[in-house]
Amino acid sequence: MSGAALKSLGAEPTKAMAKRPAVEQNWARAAGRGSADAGGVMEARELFERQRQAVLDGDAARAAALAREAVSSGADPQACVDRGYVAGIREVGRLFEEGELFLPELMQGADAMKSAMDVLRPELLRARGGGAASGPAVVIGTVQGDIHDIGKMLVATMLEAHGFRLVDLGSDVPDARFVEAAEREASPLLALSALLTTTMPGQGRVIALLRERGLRDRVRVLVGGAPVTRGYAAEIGADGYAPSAVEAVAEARRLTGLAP
Ligand code: B12
Repeated sequence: MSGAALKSLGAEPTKAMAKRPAVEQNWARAAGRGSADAGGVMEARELFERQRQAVLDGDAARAAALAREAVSSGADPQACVDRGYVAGIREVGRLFEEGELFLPELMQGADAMKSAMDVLRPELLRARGGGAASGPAVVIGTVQGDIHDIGKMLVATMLEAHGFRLVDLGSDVPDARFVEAAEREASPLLALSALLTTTMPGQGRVIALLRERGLRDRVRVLVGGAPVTRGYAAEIGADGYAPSAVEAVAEARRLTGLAP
């Protein structure tokens, strides 16, 4: 990542940060658990900042190492994802949009994010009771033409952690594959992710195809992804929308008739 871009962010590690050991013991208490003292809150902020910075630097090894260290010190994995890594990848996206960063750096940021997620995903599942799949099957994927899968993976992880059985079709999924998988798995819920304004219409096409194949009455459709809004979801006739992985769980429960 270019020095100029980092300087423009004021994102170079401070001298204070550089002197401190990589992991502080009280991260466990501080990182998202709410009962930390002022020092603990500072340490948690520093942890998240280092995680954010690792993604911004496109440093996959450091992002994973920080995730491992956070886990071994008992930090809240969800807080690390939201306040550390996701904050970092969103910043990368903003700098890309402003022309400060280019595609290779976008890819490095995504790699760093993914290497941290490889470490944190099992922890996210464990934190919510291990993800024993006793609930309904959810077919999830990113629509055709779109290879963004980080947000989809977070949504899948949260749903799995809350007992849904996940059938993850990956990214760049042709419309018909969603419909066929919903039928094959007898799934009551399709979860469709789209990150590009040009691929959002794929969500509407899948809904139309469900209708065409006579499955619309028994398969609900939940949509999401950064450019998708509640208004857009209503416009294409989706049954539900959620702006985040956490809110996706409540929406999936509602759509499959589970208690809130
Ligand atoms: C990482 C990234 C990439 C990576 C993707 C790696 C991967 N394996 O996912 C790479 C480098 C491959 C990439 C490529 C491209 N990208 Co890109 N990318 C991003 C970036 C920076 C972050 C996306 C991300 O992971 N966010 C973090 C996750 C956690 O957030 P999220 O996806 O929004 O998901 C959350 C919610 O939206 C929701 N959610 C997501 N899915 C779902 C699904 C359901 C059912 C529900 C309920 C909720 C839900 O929950 C999630 C968790 O809370 C965004 C910028 C941004 N701010 O979004 C640009 C961005 C999406 N990319 C963009 C572009 C232009 C591209 C390229 C076209 C670039 C190019 N010139 O080639 C290509 C497209 C390739 C393709 N065909 O898909 C633009 C899109 C602009 C537009 N108007 O459409 C963005 C917005 C950057 C920008 N600001 O310009 N990209």
